[in-house]
Amino acid sequence: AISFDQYYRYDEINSYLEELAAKYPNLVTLESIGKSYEGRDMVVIKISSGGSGTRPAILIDGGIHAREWIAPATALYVINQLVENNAANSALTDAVDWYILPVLNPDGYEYSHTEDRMWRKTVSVTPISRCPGVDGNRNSGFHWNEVGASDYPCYEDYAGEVAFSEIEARNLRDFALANKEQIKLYLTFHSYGGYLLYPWGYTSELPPDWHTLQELAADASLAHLNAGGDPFTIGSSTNVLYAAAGGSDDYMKGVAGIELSYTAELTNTYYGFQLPAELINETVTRFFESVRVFGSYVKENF
Ligand code: 0X9
Ligand code: ZN
Repeated sequence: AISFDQYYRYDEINSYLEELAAKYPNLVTLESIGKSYEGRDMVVIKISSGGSGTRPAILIDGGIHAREWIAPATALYVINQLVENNAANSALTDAVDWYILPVLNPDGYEYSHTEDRMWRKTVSVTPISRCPGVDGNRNSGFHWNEVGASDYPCYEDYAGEVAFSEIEARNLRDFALANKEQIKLYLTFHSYGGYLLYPWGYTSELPPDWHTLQELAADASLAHLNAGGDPFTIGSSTNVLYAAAGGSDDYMKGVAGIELSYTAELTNTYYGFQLPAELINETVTRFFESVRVFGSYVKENF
């Protein structure tokens, strides 16, 4: 069985998803959205209790940045709670479908386990062969490479040679576009710093519905506080963190038309990216209370 006192390798995560699909066929289906650069299957788990017609859905991903291990762990916990603790959490699945991709950058995730704990990017070949990898969160095709991204492959925020040069970013894009009528909210898990960010990352201008984005994030933050966590810093990416174009959050709102789009920067500790495994459990259980708030909002409003 799975536990939340250790970080899992990519194969272990996928084995868990397979196990759930076999055990809960009425609730869980798996879909490969394509292969990564090195040929790993990218698996989205769909959690749906069925029902008639098309329900509103929430799309969650984690691990676009390889070293942010708490992101896949949190996505896995959301899966675990929605599926294996469905009796207690059925209110979250009775009217909303969930699509969760726990590891968006599987090659980088594995590389961060085997070669370099602080690896951030993908692992694809670049024009400078000694500097592989593109920042997956600078690679989306919406105001691509306008600000807060680099043209130089050796930099951590390298945007790629062209928008959507990375197969992982394309696979996510294609999945989101294929399901954009259904998906009402997008949540992408990162670490660290304790932020709930909404668009835009490419400009300091705010989207017209920023007030809704702000209020919903404030509710999610309050739930996190009430669960024993720290409150999140909330605002647009540019205004409360820094300007950086090409993020998946901006693309989902700006192009896919998913109005509610957030980046969660999980954890605000002294450990930074290297959150000790002993702290996974409290981190994920507290954040699940925020996920509840997002789920209820979609249920009530769509
Ligand atoms: O820089 C990023 O991609 C994110 N921070 S991290 O430390 N996890 O790398 C923030 C992304 C916020 N969203 C956009 N700038 N679009
Ligand atoms: Zn990140």
